[in-house]
Amino acid sequence: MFSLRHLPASPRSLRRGAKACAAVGLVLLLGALPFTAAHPVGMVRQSSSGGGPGGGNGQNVGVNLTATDAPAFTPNSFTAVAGSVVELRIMNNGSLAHTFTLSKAANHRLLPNVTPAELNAFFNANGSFVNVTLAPHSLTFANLSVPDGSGGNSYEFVSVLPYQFQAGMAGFLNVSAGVSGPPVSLNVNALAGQTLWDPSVLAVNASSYPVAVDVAVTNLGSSTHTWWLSPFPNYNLSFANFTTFFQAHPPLASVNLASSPGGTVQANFTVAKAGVYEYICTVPGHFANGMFGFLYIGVPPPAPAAAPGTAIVQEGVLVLGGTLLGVGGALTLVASFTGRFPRQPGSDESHH
Ligand SMILES: [Cu+2]
Repeated sequence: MFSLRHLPASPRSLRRGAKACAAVGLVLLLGALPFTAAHPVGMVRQSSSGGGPGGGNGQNVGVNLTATDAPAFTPNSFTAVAGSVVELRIMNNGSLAHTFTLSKAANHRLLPNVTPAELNAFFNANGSFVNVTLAPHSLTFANLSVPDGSGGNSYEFVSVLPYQFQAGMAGFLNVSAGVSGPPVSLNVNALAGQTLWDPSVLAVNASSYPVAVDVAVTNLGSSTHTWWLSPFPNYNLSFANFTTFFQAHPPLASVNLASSPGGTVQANFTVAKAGVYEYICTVPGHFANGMFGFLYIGVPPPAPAAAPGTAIVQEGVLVLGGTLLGVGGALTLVASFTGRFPRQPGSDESHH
């Protein structure tokens, strides 16, 4: 396992970096430069506000959710491990009552136009893992026992009060199979005064799945951002319809960054299979302005690029030295295997 960090690099320079990988590999063979793992902020483990626990079977972990009068749940998805017990901490920030009602029907998405009576009939027939009323401006705790053998399933949670679900108050519990080993810790920063993630490439050298990943997401500036991770590997999100995409496919992780420089939130989740997973900021305009990146799980990442006129080799490259030796010539193969390189600014293509 390793973590990768490099200097801010534009997507265009990332592509150049891939092309330059053969040259970088040569430099690595010469093997001269020191590696320093520089982190701009300390990693402080905070309670999860999105994603889910990376713990193993039977481990007690907590998930924080917020109910609002939008009406909505934030985040609108979380991940838990099959066989685990999860303590849900649900804050109702609104002045309306809501419920948190988690369906027992695996992989069943309720139709948005059901009537309140039909919704009640559904839960009477299928049951719920959790069904609690969330009084206005109050914090509610509930224990969720995630069934054994439910790895890979998704379960919908809603507010069953009339017309709250129909107005969008719903989300998903995504269950992962049990993980072995501790989570992999990564860091990503929202840069100050820019709509960029640093780094825009994260990598986990996984060899068995599922793998637990804890990403500390830090806001270096004073604009609000979000960090959302696509649930699909090897899929390019689209500037035009990522909102629709995430409505249909709940994010693997989603956290909100407050407008407080230095604030860190933890996105904890498990990844079921190898691939390249895109992460974006969902604040309007930020994604299209370049606020996206790619998490490489068990897939060699492209070599970080040199900033024009500065260092030839950046720190992150060196930790990859062992795997990148000779990879320069093979990167085309990797590209075809993963189906993509990070897009250029302005391009907006999606493909499976
Ligand atoms: Cu943003």
